[in-house]
Amino acid sequence: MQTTVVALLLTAAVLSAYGGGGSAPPPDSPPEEPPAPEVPVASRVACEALMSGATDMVWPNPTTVVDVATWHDASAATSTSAALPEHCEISGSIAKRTGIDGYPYEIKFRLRMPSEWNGRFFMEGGGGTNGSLSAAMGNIGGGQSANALSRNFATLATDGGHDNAVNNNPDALGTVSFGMDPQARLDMGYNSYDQATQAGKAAVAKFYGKPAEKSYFIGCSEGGREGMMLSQRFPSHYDGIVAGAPGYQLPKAGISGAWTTQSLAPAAVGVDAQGVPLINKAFSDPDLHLLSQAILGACDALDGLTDGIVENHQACQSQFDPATAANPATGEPLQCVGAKTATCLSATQVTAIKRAMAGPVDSAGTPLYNRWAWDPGMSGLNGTTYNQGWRSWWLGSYASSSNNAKRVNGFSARSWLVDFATPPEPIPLTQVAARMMNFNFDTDPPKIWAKSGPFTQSSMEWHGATSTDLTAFRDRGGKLMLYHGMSDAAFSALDTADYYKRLSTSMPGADEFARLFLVPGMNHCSGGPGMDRFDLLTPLVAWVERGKAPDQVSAWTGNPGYFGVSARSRPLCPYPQIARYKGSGDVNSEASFTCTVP
Ligand SMILES: [Ca+2]
Repeated sequence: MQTTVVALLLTAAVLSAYGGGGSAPPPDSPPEEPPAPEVPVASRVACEALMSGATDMVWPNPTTVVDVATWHDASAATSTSAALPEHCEISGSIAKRTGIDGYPYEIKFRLRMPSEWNGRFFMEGGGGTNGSLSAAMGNIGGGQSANALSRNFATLATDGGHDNAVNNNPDALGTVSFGMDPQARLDMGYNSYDQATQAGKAAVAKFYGKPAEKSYFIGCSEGGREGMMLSQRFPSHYDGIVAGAPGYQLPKAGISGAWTTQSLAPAAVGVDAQGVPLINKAFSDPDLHLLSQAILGACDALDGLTDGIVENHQACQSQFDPATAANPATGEPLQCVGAKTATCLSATQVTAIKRAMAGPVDSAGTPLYNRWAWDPGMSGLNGTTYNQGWRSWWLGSYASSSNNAKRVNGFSARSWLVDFATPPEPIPLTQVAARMMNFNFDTDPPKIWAKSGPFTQSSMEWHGATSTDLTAFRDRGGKLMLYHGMSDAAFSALDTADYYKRLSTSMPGADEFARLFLVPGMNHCSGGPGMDRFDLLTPLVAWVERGKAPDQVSAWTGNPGYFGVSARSRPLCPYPQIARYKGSGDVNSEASFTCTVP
């Protein structure tokens, strides 16, 4: 590769300009990305030539249509976004068609290509049930204001093959209704990311006159699943992948949603308009905080430092039992001896949360998903505000007079019925909570393995990303970074840890290409009393391009108020290591901690 000294210096200057990012305090400077090879500076003319009909562009899929090709001047940083370079934006669609449900479908994509390009391709993952085309700035997660475009990557996003504004059948639970169409299911599962990636890479090669040197993918939740899926199903597409809080067996997590709902119901107070117990009133905010404090009382010091963080989560799972734990504020049992008071939980509440946390089983006792980690991020008090991150999935907001948890009648429950059950069950929205209450753990779970009529793949086939054979990904030099908040209520962190254990068994030496970073206290992708601010793109690039494995990652909290401090940082450690206090130094600085096996 011919590279001039001047170009190297210029590129290094561009690369160093974006260091840091996100909220204070900055972590120790991570290794800088290596300078990119010199590339031709592309132009507005080359951008507009990508419009359909304006050029001789040959797309990998001939149904590809580009209907927007716009040049953007550089823009200054704002309070919520980093400064962006001048760039070309194109958007379009692939495989426009009509589904068997009579609705129109297409795979939309958006791509941004900076004139000063670092030679790298980046795709950002989706979220929820997808169905919206993002701005495609290259969101890197971890609460960072910098994005991949601001770092001079070419950045891609897709809507997953359906549009929530169009594919929104009110008779099939609205935005999850794409599940009525078999091809839309496959597009959501894997096909749209493959199609969009192929189109994006082709456009990059045409625009710059050369293909990308390396390609990266970062996503969380559904986007984390997409990252795992790409490493398994399309191992040649991406060199580096970050998969956060991955719903890699989301149809099973949906079963777990019915289980938590039924388990918590005995503690509910009152009923909703359909006569379903008000799950949101099973635990008040202060009740949930009692549980969180009891977890801290039993587990905080297990890592050697009483700091409001349970690093030694493995020891905590075996030691904590809400039925025998104490309320550390009173020294009295957490479970009320007599009547329910403000300083104890009723026996009904304790039994309910224990059953929910143990995970779903069928009548023979066979696990249907995984168990959940006891972690203080189930609640948390930031000043006078109780953390809602965990309860928004299982319980909903306490004050509501109707059920409003994502797992009770929100999108999580709806998507199981219409997207993951085969055949789909498009019931009225008002019946979703009652359906979760009537879920049968012997006869309903097989529907995620079922095929029927036009639905020729089961949900675990088209949406699951459970394979531990990453041979092709590893052999081409691929690197995978997984992360998961310990108090994630959407997908169990322990389930992701189990995947990593299976991967390590299946592929000895897996830590040479795949590492998992569990984040104590963090909820789903962010939030909670944990270190939810981090930049994983920089260490990922260093791993892929320089072979520098991430032995630890700098992280800090976006909500130091949970700890009563103004700032706090910690290292994130590769599983099974945890961050341990060195015994001296500032307890709020990551420099005082080292990664070690507990
Ligand atoms: Ca601790």
